[in-house]
Amino acid sequence: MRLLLSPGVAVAAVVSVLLSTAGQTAAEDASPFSIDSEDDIKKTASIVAWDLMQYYKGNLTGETPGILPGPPPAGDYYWWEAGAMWGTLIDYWAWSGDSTYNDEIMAAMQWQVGPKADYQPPNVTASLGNDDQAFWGMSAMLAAESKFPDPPSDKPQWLALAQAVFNTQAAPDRHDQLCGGGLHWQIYSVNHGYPYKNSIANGCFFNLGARLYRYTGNTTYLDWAVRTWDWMDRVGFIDRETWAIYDGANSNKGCKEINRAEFSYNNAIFAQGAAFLYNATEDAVWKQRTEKLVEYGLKTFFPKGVAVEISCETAGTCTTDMLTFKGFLHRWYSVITQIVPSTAPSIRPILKKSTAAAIKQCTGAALGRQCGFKWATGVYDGKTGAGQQMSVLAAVASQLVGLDGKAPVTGKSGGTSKGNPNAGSGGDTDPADRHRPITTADRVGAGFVTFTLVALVGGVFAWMMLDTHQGGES
Ligand SMILES: *[C@@H]1O[C@H](CO)[C@@H](O)[C@H](O)[C@H]1NC(C)=O
Ligand SMILES: *[C@@H]1O[C@H](CO)[C@@H](O)[C@H](O)[C@H]1NC(C)=O
Ligand SMILES: *[C@@H]1O[C@H](CO)[C@@H](O)[C@H](O)[C@H]1NC(C)=O
Ligand SMILES: CC(=O)N[C@H]1CO[C@H](CO)[C@@H](O)[C@@H]1O
Repeated sequence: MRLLLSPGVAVAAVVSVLLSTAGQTAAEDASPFSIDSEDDIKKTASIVAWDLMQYYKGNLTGETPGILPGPPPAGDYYWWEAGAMWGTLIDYWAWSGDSTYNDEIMAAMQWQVGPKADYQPPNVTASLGNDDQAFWGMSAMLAAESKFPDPPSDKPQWLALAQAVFNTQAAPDRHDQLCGGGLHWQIYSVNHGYPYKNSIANGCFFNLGARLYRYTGNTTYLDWAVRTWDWMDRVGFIDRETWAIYDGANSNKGCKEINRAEFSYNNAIFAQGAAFLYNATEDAVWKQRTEKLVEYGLKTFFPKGVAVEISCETAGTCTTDMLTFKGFLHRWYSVITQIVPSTAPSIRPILKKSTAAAIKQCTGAALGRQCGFKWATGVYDGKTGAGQQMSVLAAVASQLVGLDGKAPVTGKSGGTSKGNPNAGSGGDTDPADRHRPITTADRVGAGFVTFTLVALVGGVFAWMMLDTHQGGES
């Protein structure tokens, strides 16, 4: 564990202890944070980042590098969430210049690549969704686009890792004709939730394809991104009238009964992917799609200008996974302002207002500065966690975009990451891998999540939440 790395945390040694009991008491005091100046933003982000890293134990002796404590019941967090956390920290580094966590990011993202260097480590097979794998792949892509330091040459390179993830997901064994195409949520047919085809799995694949096309110019990626968008439209997950993006549907029933829950990250992942495609193709269709999704997203997920996870926040049914979504919304919308600059005037003021609300409620628990989830209420909600910290860090760090944040590069505009167009090919097509029997240990984990969720939400809604639970085996 590293201490005393961020400004203003000289008393930090006590924090990790306090954090473990965090969440019971809300301090009365005002938040210590500010985004009034570039300096304030950087100072705030560095403290929130430090507090986030207290949830990471992978650097302690005997712990597994790269992951947050979990998966349930061993700890609160599924494997994918750490992949998202490293991406958040890469953005933090790129936008603030603070390289405090770069060694950990490097070590973590290399440790978890798995034996085939495609982000499918055997430890997580039993609950591995296409979205889980892709969250790590998107963080590798981000490393390439942000010119994060390249790994040593004998290690898998960022671009090649993103290509490996993409290639495994484009392989024939991940695609069938149920609902006329599209990816299943889960990778392995024996996993719970496999029949569900959903927007996040396809959104990640679309987003990664769009970015690989922009970075490399290889039209194979573009073709897949177009095909994925068209399928989302045809199957009705993207609403042609309103531009809402619905969560998904059971492919065994032809995707006819659509689960209409709307999550902010589904909107943001498609909006950002469309923006990358417009930036790369200059095709007006992608500009229009970017603008429509952004317009819809701003009015739907920022009621009164502050991010709200509408499908679960007011009802109090957000899962641990869902506590991270606002952070993606802020980060990905910020990148949209860089690559489709005409969107900046409508996006930036709202992200600023939302971020101001986000830091205002960071008054909780240890040192009276831990963040909760209900930004729009103005008060700490009594519960802290990696997702809450990560989302606020994402919002605060995103405020540097437009000040000095550099736009994502490509292979032709300064990118140095070495690719391998054939990475990941022939990866998980091994049937012995794909049909690995579910073990008792897997079932124990799965049963636990199912039980908690059913207890939490009950009835028909429980079924829906189970299948929208991003990243879990439920
Ligand atoms: C898989 O789990 C084992 C046992 O916990 C651990 O030692 C190993 O580092 C893990 N591998 C990865 C890639 O996380
Ligand atoms: C693409 O993004 C770059 C980097 O921000 C920007 O300079 C350029 O104008 C964008 N291209 C288009 C067509 O918007
Ligand atoms: C483009 O990508 C595809 C799919 O990964 C690959 O098979 C092909 O070799 C690539 N083409 C070039 C010119 O790199
Ligand atoms: C595995 C891992 O994350 N190791 C890191 C732990 O922290 C030290 C000090 O920052 C790094 O040098 C290691 O790479």
